[in-house]
Amino acid sequence: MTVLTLALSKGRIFEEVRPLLLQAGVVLKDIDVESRQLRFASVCGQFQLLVLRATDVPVFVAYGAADLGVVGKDVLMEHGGEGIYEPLDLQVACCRLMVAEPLVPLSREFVGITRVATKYEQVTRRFFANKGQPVEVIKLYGSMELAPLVGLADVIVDVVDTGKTLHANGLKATECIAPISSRLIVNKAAMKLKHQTVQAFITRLAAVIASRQSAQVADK
Ligand code: PRT
Ligand code: MG
Repeated sequence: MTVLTLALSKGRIFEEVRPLLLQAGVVLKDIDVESRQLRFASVCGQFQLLVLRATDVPVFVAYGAADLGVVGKDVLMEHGGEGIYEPLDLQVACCRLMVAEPLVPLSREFVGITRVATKYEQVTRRFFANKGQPVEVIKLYGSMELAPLVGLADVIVDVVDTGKTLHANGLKATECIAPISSRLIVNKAAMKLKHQTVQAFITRLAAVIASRQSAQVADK
């Protein structure tokens, strides 16, 4: 039996992807993602699950430490996607990558070039370069919303779902950089070397997504 290693992040992606995996035949034993264990086997033994930080998922897949992974398009865009195929949009954990600014413009002491605080450093550079707008990008690892409030940055780039977090921090979204959802990613070498097994899994998962979509359309 060819074993497939699948990398996932805990939190919203794990919660939303677990039912899809189940429908695609990947039955996980009663696992506790909050435990210290980071590697789990499926009941049939065909899948090995690695639970990682979201930003590490494309790294494990690009290097072939995992054959497959599930990752937000935001994280994938920031990684660049080298060595990785992206065969399937799972249409879960949806949100938008946005530029946001204070509702009430705050004055910094010296305002020259626009400062942007974000954890999406590469995506942000590309976005503003394409617009021809020079910016200084300040890389942060969290709590981006705080940056404009304390004068660290003029605007932020972050993912937004309901917008409540922005609103609670006196910010408003101004531009959408990209709509975001979770993607199935595959290591390019695994796609060749384990082709039949990988392709069969993609086909099963694609059928699950398609049937959920038609159920959603029928609900409307
Ligand atoms: O938390 P950690 O640092 O470990 O990693 P992470 O934050 O990247 O992981 P996680 O689980 O929070 O997010 C994983 C993926 O879920 C992201 O890469 C996105 O693709 C996707 N996703 C979907 C989101 C959201 N929706 C979302 N709302 N990721 C983060 N958020 C944040 C948002 O930035 C805001 O701070 O949740 C907060 C609430 O959002 P609002 O707009 O509903 O208030
Ligand atoms: Mg988080």
